[in-house]
Amino acid sequence: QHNPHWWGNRNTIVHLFEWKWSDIANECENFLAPQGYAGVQVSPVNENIISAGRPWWERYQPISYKLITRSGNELDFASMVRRCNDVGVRIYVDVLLNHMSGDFEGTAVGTGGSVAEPSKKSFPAVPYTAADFHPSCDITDWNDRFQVQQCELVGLKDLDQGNNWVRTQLIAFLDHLIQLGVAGFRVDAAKHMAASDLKFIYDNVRDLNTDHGFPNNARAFIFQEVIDHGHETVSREEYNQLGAVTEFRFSEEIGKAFRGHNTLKWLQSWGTAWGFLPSEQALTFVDNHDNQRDSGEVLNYKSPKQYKMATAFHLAYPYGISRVMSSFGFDDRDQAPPQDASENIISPQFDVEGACTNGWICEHRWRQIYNMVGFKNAVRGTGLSNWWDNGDNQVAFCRGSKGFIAFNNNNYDLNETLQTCLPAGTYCDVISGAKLNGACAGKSVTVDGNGYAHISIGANEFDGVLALHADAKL
Ligand code: LM2
Ligand code: CA
Repeated sequence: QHNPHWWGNRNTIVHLFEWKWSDIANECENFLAPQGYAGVQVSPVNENIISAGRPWWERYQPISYKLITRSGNELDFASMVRRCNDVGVRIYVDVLLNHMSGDFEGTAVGTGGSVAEPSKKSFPAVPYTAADFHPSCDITDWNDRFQVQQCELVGLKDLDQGNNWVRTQLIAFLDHLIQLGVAGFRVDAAKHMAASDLKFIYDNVRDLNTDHGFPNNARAFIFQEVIDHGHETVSREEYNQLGAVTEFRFSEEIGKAFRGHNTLKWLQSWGTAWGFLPSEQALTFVDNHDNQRDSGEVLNYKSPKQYKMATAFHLAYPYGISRVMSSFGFDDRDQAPPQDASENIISPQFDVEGACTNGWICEHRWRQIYNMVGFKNAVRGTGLSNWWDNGDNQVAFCRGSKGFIAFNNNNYDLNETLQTCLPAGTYCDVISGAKLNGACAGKSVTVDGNGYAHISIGANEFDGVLALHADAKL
């Protein structure tokens, strides 16, 4: 279940974190399909407990499998999936199979009105009773398999996926989503479930819905959240045969490199030589909704120049199943998504240039990022060649005869005549501008009959990248 079922030449997923279904449907039609995005990872779709202040993480505390959250109800969801599939954009759902909610003072109420008594492990809206959960215990030793898989992750009531009733509920939930046309799932906290139990569940979900354009016998794409920094007792190797796995080492290493804590020339061997999973098993990202909130090497939207460079490298280098993060702005970890006085999530608004304005960051609408999604589509199927570096933090490479990219992360200018591998002509740099009605709004680069061109990226330029591709020829 490694095939993402992308449409056409598209190959990048965007995580529209906390977006409403109706807004995602509009975004598929107005922006994602025209810009060549392949799919959307959506926030959890099933009912969650309501937590005071509405932190984003309340959605990781399920109370039932009814499709009703602050993002919308089942009708909204079904309509979104239909509209996105109609324009060739796939939907992947973040699914919580490991647990239900954590303890709650008194009776918990869900976003769909369901009630539960989490401390008694009573979730009548499913229904689940205490018999459906592992006995309570805390995870104190992250190298103890029993604790990691059968105790409670941050106190969340831990479902027993070996139990028949639980399996039946989980499979029915996934089947329901497939019936509505989704292409696959992000499996939350996969490491906290036995791989054998997950295999049983994945094996027993139905084929994708042919009414939504999927071929016969197509299996759901699965990408599993397994945080494995190496030397873990429960490792990514237990899960990568079942589906793709989130490659956290990619996120940490790319952040480190573009923060200037590793030299870019070393990126020549980027990929499995760095200890990453095989490309087709690795779900890759610069940051995700969790690690963008942690301090450390991981980059996020708050360091825009470095973030855009890392994202350009992510999308230009032929490695991994790429996911772009699209955030809302936050000052503290628990902050709620943009919402009104009645705690309804508000829709993103856009300025004349298409950037989001009202609390949503929308990295996926940054020109430097969506144009690299276009780059990745344009060079699809080509290999990497003609790596060049200055022995330090200036690097460049070609993608077949379809694309060329250069980076300058030194504090002095890059000024070089480099092989671009492109046919002779004038190309528009898609980072500093874009080709619009036959004209180039940014830097124009002239490639000679031997593929050479003069490339310049000043140390103080707004962006430290220059990218050319076949579809941006003037
Ligand atoms: C994940 N991947 O495996 C998600 O990516 C991550 O965002 C989830 O944690 C986690 N697993 C569980 O689904 C988030 C958040 C936690 C939050 C939980 C549950 O990072 O902080 O925990 O969701 O909402 C919160 C409180 C925590 C409390 C817990 C239970 O922060 O202090 O623990 O709820 O009440 C007593
Ligand atoms: Ca578990």
